[in-house]
Amino acid sequence: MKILFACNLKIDFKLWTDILHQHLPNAEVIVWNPDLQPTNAEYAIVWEPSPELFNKETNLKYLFNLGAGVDGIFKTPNLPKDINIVRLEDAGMGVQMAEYALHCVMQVARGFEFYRGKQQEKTWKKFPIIKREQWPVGILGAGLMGGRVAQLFASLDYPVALWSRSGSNFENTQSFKGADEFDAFLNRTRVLINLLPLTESTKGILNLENFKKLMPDPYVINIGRGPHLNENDLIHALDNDVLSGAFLDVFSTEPLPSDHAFWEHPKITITPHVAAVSLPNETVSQIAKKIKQLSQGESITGIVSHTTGY
Ligand code: NDP
Ligand code: OXD
Repeated sequence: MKILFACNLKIDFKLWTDILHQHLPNAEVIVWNPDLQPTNAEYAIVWEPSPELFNKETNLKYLFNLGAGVDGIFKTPNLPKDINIVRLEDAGMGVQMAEYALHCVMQVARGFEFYRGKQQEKTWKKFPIIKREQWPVGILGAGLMGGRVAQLFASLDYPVALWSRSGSNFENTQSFKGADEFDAFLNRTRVLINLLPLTESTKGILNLENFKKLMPDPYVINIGRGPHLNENDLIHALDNDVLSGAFLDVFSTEPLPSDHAFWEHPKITITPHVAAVSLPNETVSQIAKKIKQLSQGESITGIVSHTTGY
């Protein structure tokens, strides 16, 4: 069996392919580049694959994405319509997302941002005692990432709601479903955490009109994808106190250009697309297990829909 490793990422290919070999010792693992002769492989592990991959490798049946979000595959112009796209299912990312989101909320709800300022002034001043009911967390997307984040906040007694297409339910949380319940979800939310996949229906969902529907003194945490956010709307909302702050991990252009207005905005906190990273062992063992299942004629989970785009 041949497996192509065709990832447009600056990672240690040897580390990743060595782990793949450990799990599938009989597989021929080929680090793909556009100068290779066609290999006729059926499986490829990809991240933002080059169109050249599909021009040359016409026998591919399964693309294993090296992450949860598959938008980087769907944007490939010559993606074969019948190819199976398999996303990463958690693989250690949900817990990272939960940590990231909690860290952001703690900055503002428990006053750690405030204390950083006070320390610079050498001032001993206490932040008001937290009242959790004043910090309703609203999560866009109730999937593997959203669910894990919701469970953490619920376990810490924050009011938590999730919004999704199907209205998926988690213990001790409220769920909202589809367009009809979107405004009600926003109206009860003070901290809006985006964990949606990027599709035609979710692009631009973080916009001024929606920010205005949130509770007073709201915050946004974008850990989904950059194009979910209307960047001009964000600046306008922050400068006009529609939003009190934003934590951004993902951007329409990555790396974020050095002259981008976000870098110096006092109400924006930036991280370089690290909210949840793909962990080599967890990721490769999940993919290898699925390849084994397929080669034994079994079905696998995590195949994404070409229609919904996630
Ligand atoms: P899932 O597919 O498990 O969950 C997606 C959720 O979004 C589902 O609840 C789904 O609803 C909901 N959804 C999709 N489209 C819509 C829509 N149009 N309206 C309402 N709800 C919608 O994905 P994951 O939780 O695994 O990952 C979510 C995203 O997180 C990824 O796509 C990726 O973009 C991002 N991500 C970012 C990382 C980072 O480091 N910044 C790392 C990992 C992921 P339903 O349940 O009804 O199907
Ligand atoms: C992912 C990501 O989608 O890391 O997994 O962004």
